[in-house]
Amino acid sequence: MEKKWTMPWEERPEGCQDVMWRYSQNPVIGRYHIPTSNSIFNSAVVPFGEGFAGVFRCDNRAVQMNIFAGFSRDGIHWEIEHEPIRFQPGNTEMIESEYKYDPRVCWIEDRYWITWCNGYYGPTIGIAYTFDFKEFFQCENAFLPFNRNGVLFPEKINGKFAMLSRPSDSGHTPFGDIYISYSPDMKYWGEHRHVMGPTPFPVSAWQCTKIGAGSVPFLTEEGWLMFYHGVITTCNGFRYSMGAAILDKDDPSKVLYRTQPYLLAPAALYELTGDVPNVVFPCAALHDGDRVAVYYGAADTVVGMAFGYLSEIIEFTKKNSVI
Ligand code: BMA
Repeated sequence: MEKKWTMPWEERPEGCQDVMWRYSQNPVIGRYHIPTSNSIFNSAVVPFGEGFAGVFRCDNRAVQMNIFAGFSRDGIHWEIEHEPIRFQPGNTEMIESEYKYDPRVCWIEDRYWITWCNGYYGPTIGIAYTFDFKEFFQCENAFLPFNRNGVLFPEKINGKFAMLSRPSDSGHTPFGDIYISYSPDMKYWGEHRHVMGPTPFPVSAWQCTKIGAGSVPFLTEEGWLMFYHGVITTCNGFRYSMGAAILDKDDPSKVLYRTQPYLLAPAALYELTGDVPNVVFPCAALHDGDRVAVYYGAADTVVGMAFGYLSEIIEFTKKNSVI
């Protein structure tokens, strides 16, 4: 299919030595972007038609967490619906949902799949699909509670759908490893395998408490590249940063490389301060040739973008790897 969209992009600022750099106009989505929002963050975007579509986490002013569809021509300026997504039954009867947050969006074969943290007697992974970002069909939850950070692969692996997730507890989980699970039909999930866990404190402390999958992985010459978040527990609470991992093409439970240093950590004012300070939380990545753009939630309040060259990110991840 002919590509009609243009990648949002800004060159590395002069004098910047970092592998990935922030967009100078960050945040791209402010906390009051729609009339009812308290905060808009941890959101996912994909190419759609001649532009982009996305699913956005908007907490309202009662701090009820829900997900909203949005559209953009350039990937930077967004129109977000003022009403949350209303789901119709997909592959099952309607499942109740007390809250919805941290969506990811993934094109597989013929439609867009949305995964999110779904409140069903505690957080678990909700799944839905859409063809047009107007009608949405909710499917079975993937797992029992408690689980977060469900991220699908954009193609079947050995004939099955594949999803990363992070088993949790019901609260602000002080632990967390990434697992992979497979499904023949997007309804029944199994063959759960461990992918990766937190690192030892002296080795890479920014990811020593817990980690979680971030963006939908995409295939590179080296394997699946995925941006993920890592957390350290400080005397002031959790601090969330972003790293990258490269997973084996045919068996993504095998981690080939993983960044020992972070690629992006809270340092800009809008990452350091907000409803939850010190959070960089990647949920989506666009790529086009050698260009990569990551969308991330900042301080649980706004959405930011960061850019990088794929070849440099891969080289850095290989050279500075800890498994
Ligand atoms: C996690 C989730 C995320 C959030 C992060 C930092 O447990 O709730 O939505 O960004 O904590 O508060």
